[in-house]
Amino acid sequence: HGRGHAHNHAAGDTDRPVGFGRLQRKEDPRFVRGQGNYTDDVVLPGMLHGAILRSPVAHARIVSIDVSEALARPGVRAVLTGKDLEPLKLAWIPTLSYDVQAVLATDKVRFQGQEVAFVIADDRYAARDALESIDVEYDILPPLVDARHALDADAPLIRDDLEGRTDNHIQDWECGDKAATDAVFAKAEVVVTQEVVYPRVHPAPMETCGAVADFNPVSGDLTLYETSQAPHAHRTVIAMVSGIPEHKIHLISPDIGGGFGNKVGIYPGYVLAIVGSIVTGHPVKWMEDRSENLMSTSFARDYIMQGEIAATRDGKLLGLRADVLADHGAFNGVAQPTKFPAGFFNLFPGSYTWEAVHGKVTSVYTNKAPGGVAYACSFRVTEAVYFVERMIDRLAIELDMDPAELRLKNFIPASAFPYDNKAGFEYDSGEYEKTMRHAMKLIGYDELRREQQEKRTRGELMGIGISFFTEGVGAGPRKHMDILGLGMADGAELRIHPTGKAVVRISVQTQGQAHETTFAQIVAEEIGIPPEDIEVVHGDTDRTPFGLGTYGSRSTPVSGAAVALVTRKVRDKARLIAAAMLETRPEDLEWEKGRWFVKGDPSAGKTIQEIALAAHGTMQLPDGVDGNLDAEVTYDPPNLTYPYGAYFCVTDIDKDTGKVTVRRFLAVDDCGTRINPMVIEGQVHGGLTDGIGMALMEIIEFDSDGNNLGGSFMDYLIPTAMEVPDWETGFTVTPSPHHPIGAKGIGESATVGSPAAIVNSVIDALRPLGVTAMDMPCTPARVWDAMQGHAKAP
Ligand code: PCD
Repeated sequence: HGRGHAHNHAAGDTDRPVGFGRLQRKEDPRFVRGQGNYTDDVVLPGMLHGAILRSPVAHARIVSIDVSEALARPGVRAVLTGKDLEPLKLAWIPTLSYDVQAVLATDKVRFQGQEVAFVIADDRYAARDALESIDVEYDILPPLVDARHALDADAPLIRDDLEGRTDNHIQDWECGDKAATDAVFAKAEVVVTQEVVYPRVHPAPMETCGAVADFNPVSGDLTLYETSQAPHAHRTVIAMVSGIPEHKIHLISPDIGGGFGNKVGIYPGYVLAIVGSIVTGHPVKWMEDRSENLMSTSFARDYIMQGEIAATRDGKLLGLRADVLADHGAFNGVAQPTKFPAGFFNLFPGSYTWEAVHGKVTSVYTNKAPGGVAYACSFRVTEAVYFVERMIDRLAIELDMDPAELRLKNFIPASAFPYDNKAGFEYDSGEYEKTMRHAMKLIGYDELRREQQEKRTRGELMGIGISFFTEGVGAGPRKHMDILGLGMADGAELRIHPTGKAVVRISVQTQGQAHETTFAQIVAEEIGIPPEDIEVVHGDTDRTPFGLGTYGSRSTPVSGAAVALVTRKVRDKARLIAAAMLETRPEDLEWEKGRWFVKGDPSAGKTIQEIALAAHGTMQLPDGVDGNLDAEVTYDPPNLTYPYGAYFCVTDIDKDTGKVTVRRFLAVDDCGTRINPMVIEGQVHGGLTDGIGMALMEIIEFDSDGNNLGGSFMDYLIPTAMEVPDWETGFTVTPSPHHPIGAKGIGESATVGSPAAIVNSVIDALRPLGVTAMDMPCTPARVWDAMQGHAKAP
């Protein structure tokens, strides 16, 4: 696939590596045979099924709920309302942003699709059918749909449940230096202003969210199967909220059919399954359907960004301002580290040097589903990257300068790392110019510009779009970061069995990205045991160490580091045992992958398998060495890792229909040391497909009554093989200086980096028609409007 794999045969890029390389995914045999084990595959004896009644309206007072008819239906075991949850103190639960969210509405409904009642029945159908027999009387209130009017004096008050609240304002947040930025703008030769909207979208993973709860009233144990990207964090939060002691909760995340941030939060359905099991004395399963997933579980983005950029006439960047209005929906359930209410929007200065920058974000409530989840995004870095990359192109138009040249002129130079980005983050490493020039060569940039010139003389619409992004992934150092008071570290445990086979237990949760393969490769690289002899255990709180889970591309930066370090700890212990076996001193031994040997005498050595057997054997072990080859660590990262990339997109636009075709897309990524190039390419291909979706098709919109217009895949369009080109990929390698193996994350890079390249390409194609800006998604209708001079964007 793809035309640009010029580097597939680079060093270490072999098919059967003992360590890093293109190892086939261990998990694929069960996935491609349909033998995965997902939450909905879990069937327990006596299991009942739950279904949620949801609000048909966006804003209304609940006058009454009558469940009597539903309760009388055959097969129905119980019907829960908010009133039933109040005495259990479970009608409301805390959100990840220190707000509260209704599990079942008691006073009002605040968005269309909000949870109102929960039916538990013998089977799925009986539960669903009974929803229609519940009689709810709503007293309709005016909805607040447009975030731009959330702070108007006459805006309806959404959160009257919060004491003392008189408006819809959530929070103001700032970064950078306002005074210095004002000064830079005052003296600038060129100032360009542009509104950039990142619309509401949804992660829409293949598997929707769900849970099976099994509470044992005799032992007091709760076993919970859940679609969770963070099993340990979920268990801790569930213990805090439910009052069930943490050691009595066993949380299992079986196979996950895609997460993309959608499975980070704790949804009312999970809580309802637990309460349902306690109330009925049976296991209870709750699985949402596609529309419920799109309408009520966490949305992403919804940032309205006012940008201003200051520069010299010859294209030296001086200052950047971002003033953002963030729509958080009805409950502030945004998922991010506590001290970062605008996530990692601090990355909005991008990959460039500025004299000064200033960013400001104001968040508000609206009558929409809560969330603000980091969909393939390290906490708002996606919005930040899209913003700065659109602004740079807008300036290039103003200066009539080539956008590649403008970027090259202003990159942070390789010599400047570690680099303080003036908005609070320190980038660890980068060689931006090298990566950019490599990409320009791979795509044939000059040739493309010539082709475009020629096409323009014939009136054809061809665009070339660029995005050069820097992410910050691997949250995060506990001195800066926590979620609900939990530091963002991850544990790892490694056990080498007497026969030399290994088990590594990790706290992060694969959702399809191949941890069972790549984490075995990290152990293999460090200790020389073949990856097929290493079992990766995850997704089960009883069998793994504590840690904060998988999102924000943090698994490799944090848990991957833990796995490398725990393996080195075992290797160090093996050295002591090998020295005793060889009757020499540990200092006299040297390591080569898989064995310790005597310096200067390579034939005198012991393999790691021999050492493992000896560790468990009858040999007298050195003082202080206990009889196993096991270790554990908890890793607290000193900094984030900062992957980056240069993306190029070539589009053709049909003049008669406004339809955009992505003809070519090149992604050159730098994620530091590469563990499995094949997995990385898969991650990039997936992320680029996400990017096409958001740039060209996907949006969750609402009508003026607050009806969700994207509640099914008929309306919320996601890309298929038909809309994507043959992806072209390339890479450079700039290791992270602080990560034990030099790796940075890659999982979200392409989703973060690609939308700006695509939209910049569309705008570039429409330049001859005078278009300078356009908002996503660039649907045929919007492109057509822009061609007629009616682009929605100002
Ligand atoms: N790697 C390698 N090398 C390097 C890096 C990395 O090899 N240097 C690889 C690893 O190992 C893994 C992957 O790759 O396997 C990825 O990684 P990362 O970057 O670390 O990441 P993680 O953490 O693991 O993951 C996460 C991500 C995210 S975040 C998202 S969205 C998405 C991605 O991941 N999701 C998903 N991808 C994916 N894939 C799939 N298949 N599925 C899914 O679901 Mo968020 O925040 O949640 O929103």
